[in-house]
Amino acid sequence: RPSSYARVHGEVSRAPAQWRRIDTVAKEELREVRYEKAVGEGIAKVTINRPEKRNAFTPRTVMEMSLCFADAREDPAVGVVILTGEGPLAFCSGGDQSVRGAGGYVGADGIPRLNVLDLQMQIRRLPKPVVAQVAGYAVGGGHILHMMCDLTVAADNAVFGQTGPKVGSFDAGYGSTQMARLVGQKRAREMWFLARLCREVLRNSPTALRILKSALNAAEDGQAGIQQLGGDATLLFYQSEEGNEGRQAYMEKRAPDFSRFKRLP
Ligand code: S0N
Repeated sequence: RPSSYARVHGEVSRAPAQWRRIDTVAKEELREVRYEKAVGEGIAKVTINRPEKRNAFTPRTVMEMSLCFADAREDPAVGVVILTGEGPLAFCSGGDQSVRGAGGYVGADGIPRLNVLDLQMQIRRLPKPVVAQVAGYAVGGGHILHMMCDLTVAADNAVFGQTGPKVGSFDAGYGSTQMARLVGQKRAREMWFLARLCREVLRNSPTALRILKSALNAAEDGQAGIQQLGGDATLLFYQSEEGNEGRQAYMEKRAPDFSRFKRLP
């Protein structure tokens, strides 16, 4: 006889899902991501498939993930999406540092991108629950992807953390502010700054620490926080060639020439 819970809510099958693999989405062959749908059930699964790199993402990985999430959004038969990484060692180790260039991660077209920021927004806006299934490392940009998901299921070996300031990067957007909302300001700052010992903080990139602190403040401090973050953006801009072109042109009494500066996507 079914339990009273089952009578009210219905039975939920615990049998393993049967997955059907989809190799091409929107005419794009999936090379760095595996995409599957459960036969007869409304579950789609997106698996980052670069286990040899602990599932670090390139611009192509992110583009493929984005196509899969768009497909899952559009398919009325899909009700839940799982995001996971191939193998037991890592969910995702963040941006692939071997293709990181000035201005972002560089793909086959040679253009630097930070397209993972668009993917974060896409997951956030997807009108269906997204579940992160984490085994092994979820670090850096990989940790941020799990934070963007609605739920996280963690295996016993799951390790969560940020590495940005160690490798000279930071995510001052959702990566900082969403984390502070999820785990609290103090814990978020500890995770980003690795501030158990002052000497550990000093090993990290000072600019990355500065922007992260601004970002964490900005989400809490309203206009005053934006003032601080804006000031830091100006500081960085003043250190760039593009930022200097306007001042230089004024000093030389000529029209500024910004034509050599790329409009990055
Ligand atoms: C994950 C770690 C802890 C695993 O350690 P383990 O198990 O000892 O394995 P390893 O031997 O270290 O790794 C196996 C092979 O995989 C390669 N590899 C691992 N992670 C990466 C990676 N992220 N990029 C490139 N390669 C990676 C290893 O090199 C090794 O290869 P072989 O066998 O050939 O030597 C450990 O691997 C680790 O700590 N990895 C690095 C983690 C990291 O620092 N990630 C980057 C952090 N930053 C971001 O993710 C930024 C994200 C982003 O896109 C962004 C977003 C918003 C604003 C800015 C940015 C931005 O990037 O600037």
